[in-house]
Amino acid sequence: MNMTWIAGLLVVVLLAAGAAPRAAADGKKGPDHDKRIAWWREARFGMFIHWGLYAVLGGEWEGEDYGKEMGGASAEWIMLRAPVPREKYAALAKQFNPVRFDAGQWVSVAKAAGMKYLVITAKHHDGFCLFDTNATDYNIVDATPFQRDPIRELAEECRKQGIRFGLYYSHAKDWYHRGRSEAKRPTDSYVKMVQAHMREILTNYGDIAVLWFDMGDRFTSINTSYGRIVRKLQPNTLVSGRLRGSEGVSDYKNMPDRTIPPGNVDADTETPMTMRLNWGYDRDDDNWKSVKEILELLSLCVCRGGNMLLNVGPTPEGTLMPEEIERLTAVGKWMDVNGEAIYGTTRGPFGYDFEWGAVSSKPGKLYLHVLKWNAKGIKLHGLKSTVARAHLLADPKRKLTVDQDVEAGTITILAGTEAPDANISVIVIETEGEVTIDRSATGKYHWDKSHHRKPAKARAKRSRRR
Ligand code: JFZ
Repeated sequence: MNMTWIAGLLVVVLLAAGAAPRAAADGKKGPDHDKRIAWWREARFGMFIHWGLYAVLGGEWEGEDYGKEMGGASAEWIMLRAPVPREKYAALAKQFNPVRFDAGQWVSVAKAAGMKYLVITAKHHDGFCLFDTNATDYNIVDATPFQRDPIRELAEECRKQGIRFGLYYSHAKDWYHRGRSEAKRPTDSYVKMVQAHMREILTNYGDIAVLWFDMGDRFTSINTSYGRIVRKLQPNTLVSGRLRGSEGVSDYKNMPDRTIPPGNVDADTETPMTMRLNWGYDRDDDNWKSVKEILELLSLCVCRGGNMLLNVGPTPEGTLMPEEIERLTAVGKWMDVNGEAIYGTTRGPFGYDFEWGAVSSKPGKLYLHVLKWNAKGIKLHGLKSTVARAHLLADPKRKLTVDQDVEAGTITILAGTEAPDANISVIVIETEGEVTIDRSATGKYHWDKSHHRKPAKARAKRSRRR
């Protein structure tokens, strides 16, 4: 056996065992990447906001429902899907007057939910700008009776309340300025507008934590030019994973929408997730995920090494929906108690889930996210270290019995008949020394919650309403 071969084998074995540390997505990151992304790795949880002219329609056009709950695209796609003629869609701006918008309240809801960053649509595929810009009149200040700049108000509130502020920007799709297909090379004037937007966004609103590009076209050098402007104007801004052609520019990967990593990931990865089916406001999408479902998705996402950006789709009046506030408040209550198992953790050291849930970790500590309580014991296998202490985050005084069978390589934790948390209870295990894992151990169990619920009527024909 020659040494190269052994080294190669070692790499394969380490990769297979998931031993590699959380690393940059493609190895092409500059030396500043780790520094730039450190806060994001800590944060783990953020708010996504889809808001724009489509909110006025709430998923419906001329009596027909195009929402995802009807098997259509998501509500913010209505301009393309109905389709709504360009001038008729643009006329919606005159009706967009979200006088009840209160940036302070939105940010405080995000903060109370335990979210550490917020990303809002500066411009979605419909091309309408939710920020003040000199590069097009098709923006909230010039084209609506509202005349305020919500991006400015949110940026200021985020700064005031201490959460990071980011912007989503649809660079490839722009059904108003570019036309309805991305197959054709964008015109110079379109590219100039996007570049002007980049400069405005990065100079007028203070620190931009993330620029969330979406759905790249094949004109990679143009895409890269956008990313370069970001790097130049705000070197610390994170560039999301959907700027096609941006391999050297983007800072992390994005999962497909509403999908948590199906297994452990080592690259920096983020899941965009909805609370119901649609991203943008939809008048009658009642496919709300329960608080428990949301927490399960968050726990599993984090235990596998991902961040989660959880979406709200505010109303045309400028309010968050009561259902959103209710869920986010409950998530926040859970985070107040269990945040230690989320923030600053990395994926669990095992390459598998357990029958009761999954594990996140910190040096010398394992956090057992118990999705399914078992009065007969929570069983862990594959841990070689000795357990020094164990406690429940939701009930630190409760006495736990840890039964470690070194021979069998199993640990059984008896933590009482009742789960201290009706949703997810977290058991913290502290090990003697650092956490060591039996690499030969395997797990059969897999929590199949990688994706959100499918629409109930996914294939139903759009029905004429009323
Ligand atoms: C995009 C948008 O089209 C959608 O409206 C929303 O903003 C969402 C967050 O992003 O949709 C996508 C983009 C990428 C995939 C799926 C939907 N993907 O990679 O599977």
